[in-house]
Amino acid sequence: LGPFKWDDALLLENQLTEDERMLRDAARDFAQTVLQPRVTQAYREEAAAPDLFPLMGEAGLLGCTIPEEYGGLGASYVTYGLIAREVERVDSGYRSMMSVQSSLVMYPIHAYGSEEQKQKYLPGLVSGDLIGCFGLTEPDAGSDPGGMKTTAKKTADGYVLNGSKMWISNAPFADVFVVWAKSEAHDGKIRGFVLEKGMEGLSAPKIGGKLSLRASTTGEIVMKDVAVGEDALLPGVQGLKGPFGCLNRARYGIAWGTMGAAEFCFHAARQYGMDRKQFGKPLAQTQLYQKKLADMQTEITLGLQAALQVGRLMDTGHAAPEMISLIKRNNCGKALDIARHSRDMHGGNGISDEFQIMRHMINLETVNTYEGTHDVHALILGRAITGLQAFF
Ligand code: TGC
Ligand code: FAD
Repeated sequence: LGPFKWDDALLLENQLTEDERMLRDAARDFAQTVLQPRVTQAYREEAAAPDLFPLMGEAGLLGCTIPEEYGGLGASYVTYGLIAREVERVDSGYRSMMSVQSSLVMYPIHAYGSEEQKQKYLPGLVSGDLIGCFGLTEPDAGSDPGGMKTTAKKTADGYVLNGSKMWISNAPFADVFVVWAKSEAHDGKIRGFVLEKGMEGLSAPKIGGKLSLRASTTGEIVMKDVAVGEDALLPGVQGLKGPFGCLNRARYGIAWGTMGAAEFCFHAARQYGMDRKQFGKPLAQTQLYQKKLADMQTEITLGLQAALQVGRLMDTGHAAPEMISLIKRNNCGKALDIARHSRDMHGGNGISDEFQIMRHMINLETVNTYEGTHDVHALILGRAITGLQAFF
């Protein structure tokens, strides 16, 4: 039998290819040298950071699964997950900026777009010279996106869009807007449109006052008679499976990312417990403290193994959406729980932003809600288990 590694209990490292390890190491280096030094201040100030996109692009973090002909790396979904884990080890908001750009903007343009749309947008989105956002959620349609009110009306040479989107990551500084609307010309079916900053009638006001995910900028998208040509329509998909196809990728990345945040909280709790003495001995030498560390290690190890297995299945075309619901729900919930315990184990220091745990904890509240809430994913799994849908 071999040795036991407390921070890699089931030897995930040995299950990765050399290429995957290399791209992961580059992402870790970028995250620790560029993102980590700025995150505390960025979070305090709720600062917009469009300048990060070209830096992320240069480091190969954007659209890594996009084929090389459009500027991407043509990397595996396992690599995409490993990158998300490294970025979210620093902050869920930075991972959010990146995963919206990759899974929710580049993926639909690549999977459903025309050749002209791919040529026009993908290279700039990969390099980070263009910033993208994804508008599905509306003020009255969150968990039930089929209830959206945004419409696209056919005109002689294109469409006119009206409606508003809510809680849209990157929107206030986005150049490219992938929005979903009910199209009258297609029997009211949901269609995707690519809008551009500066179009008449299009605005994206920032949503202020967020207590979570403050390093990522969130806004509305307001569309008042926005006229677009036929070339703005994503021709390759109609119906809710269009946006859900994108969400599958982003939810998968979140399952990895949240484990990065959880690892940060676990490692910090371990170190704090070794350093801090109470009652004459290290906190880490108490039974309660060790039980909490063991629970964290167990959930992180199992969560990472599950994410890796789904990644391998995605890379071979065998993943089902329900598998992604299972890992998104589990890993978000477990990461939130780990962050809350780590916060507690840091005592009073746990509430200080210097220790960073509480920032992760509050961020994970959002991550547990967006891309399908914890309970909505339970209902998706419940439907798969019973064949009975319980949404309405
Ligand atoms: P339902 O009847 O289940 O399905 C409608 C059509 O969609 C297809 N479909 C899928 N296709 C691919 N992948 C999936 N995961 C799919 N799920 C469903 C389905 O086959 C059907 O196709 P067709 O051809 O028969 O029409 O639809 P429903 O309206 O009953 O849906 C219910 C429910 C709860 C599953 C769904 O609405 C849901 O997942 N709600 C959660 C909404 C959500 O996740 N919103 C996310 C917004 S984006 C975001 O949060 C970004 S944050 C990113 C960041 O900042 O990092
Ligand atoms: P609701 O759907 O109103 O849900 C409220 C509560 O009711 C939840 O607990 C939910 O689980 C529960 N619930 C809902 N339906 C049922 C049911 N049938 N049975 C039992 N319980 C139910 N959206 C985008 O389109 N693009 C983005 O880039 C984006 N970024 C975001 C960034 C942030 C910071 C946040 C907070 C959200 C973002 N979202 C984005 C929106 C996000 O996807 C939604 O907030 C999420 O889908 C939940 O929708 P809702 O907020 O309307 O909550």
